[in-house]
Amino acid sequence: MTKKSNTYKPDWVPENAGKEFATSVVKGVNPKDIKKTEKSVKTRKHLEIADYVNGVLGNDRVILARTITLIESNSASHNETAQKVLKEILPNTGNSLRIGITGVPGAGKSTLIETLGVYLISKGHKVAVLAIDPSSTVTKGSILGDKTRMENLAREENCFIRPSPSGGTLGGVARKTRETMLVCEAAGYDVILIETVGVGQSEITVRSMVDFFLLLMIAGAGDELQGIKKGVIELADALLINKADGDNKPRALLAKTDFSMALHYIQPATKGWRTEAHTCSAATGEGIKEIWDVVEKFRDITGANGVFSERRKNQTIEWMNKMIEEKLLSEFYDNGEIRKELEKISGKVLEGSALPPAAAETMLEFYKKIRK
Ligand SMILES: Nc1nc2c(ncn2[C@@H]2O[C@H](COP(=O)(O)OP(=O)(O)OP(=O)(O)O)[C@@H](O)[C@H]2O)c(=O)[nH]1
Ligand SMILES: [Mg+2]
Repeated sequence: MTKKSNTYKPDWVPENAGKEFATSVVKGVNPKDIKKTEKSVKTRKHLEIADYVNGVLGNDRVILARTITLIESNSASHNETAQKVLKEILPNTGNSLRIGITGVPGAGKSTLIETLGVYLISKGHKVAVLAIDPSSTVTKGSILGDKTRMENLAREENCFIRPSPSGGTLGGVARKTRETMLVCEAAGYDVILIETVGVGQSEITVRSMVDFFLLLMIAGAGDELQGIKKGVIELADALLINKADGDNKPRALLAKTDFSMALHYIQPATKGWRTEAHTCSAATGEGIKEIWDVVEKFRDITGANGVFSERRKNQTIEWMNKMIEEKLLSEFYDNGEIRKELEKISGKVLEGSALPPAAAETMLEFYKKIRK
């Protein structure tokens, strides 16, 4: 042990000592001298902005998940950090195909995402699965259960599944999902699939953040429009009739013909593109390649005619405007003085001594006054 190292000879060693005696001693290690390993960054409670940024850009799944947790947090300081991280990674975002998938409960959205996701990964894509489920405030995120449903997909190295952020308004959930999408893009995911249940307003919100919007349907018993409002069909870039397998296949094909006819009378959601009806079986995989071919064709056509980038630009501005609206609303409604005044004037409205328009006017005047 002549090498200069942190070992030294013990004070005393018997002559001709064999291996059974320690012939050198290792100095104790000062914890401060331990180099921080990759692992310690992950488990550290506090991460610097640079740790988040490097982790995301390096597709470190643990850091990626922690960044999303930061985004989803309702704490102002977490959000401040999240915004700084987002700003840093912004140049690395946008390089993905963003696809929204909607449909009535039980249409097979999660099953489709699983089958499509596995197919895309086999083609070399990296797939992130997000969800917008405003009802999850109550159910605590039904897609959580989906993670077990998407078992094969969840096992894939090139897949990242994130349940819907729970709690808050649809607007709040949407903001978080938009930001999460950017983070996933920066981490190299080139296909983003966003599942949303086709009831209420959430499909309009998802439409406003994706490039391609897919409406998943099932051949209904009798009424082919099965409660899907015409408005939702107008948002779609493709209708996909799922469960075209077994005994159900003829009905699915029939539904496809019906919808194809109906689509003639509906204005397509995207300029220069014709929304068409297709069939598939998320269970057997039939029609999955074909629907992806449709998505790619859509990307090629809208990419060439400029509609793709035009939509993205509009969406960015729309996002900003939504944020302004939300901030203004919360500034108003979260203000203690406003709340008190609002309660008073609501009483007057209820007893009929003030009309709603006049009461609203009074409230805005009050707001302007306290802002000064
Ligand atoms: N036969 C058949 N069954 C399917 C197919 N796709 C989905 N299913 C079944 O339909 C049921 C609902 O599927 P999900 O994928 O959970 O549907 P979902 O649209 O995600 O439902 P929610 O998340 O509750 O809105 C499950 O029992 C699936 O196994 C299909 O292509 N063929
Ligand atoms: Mg589902």
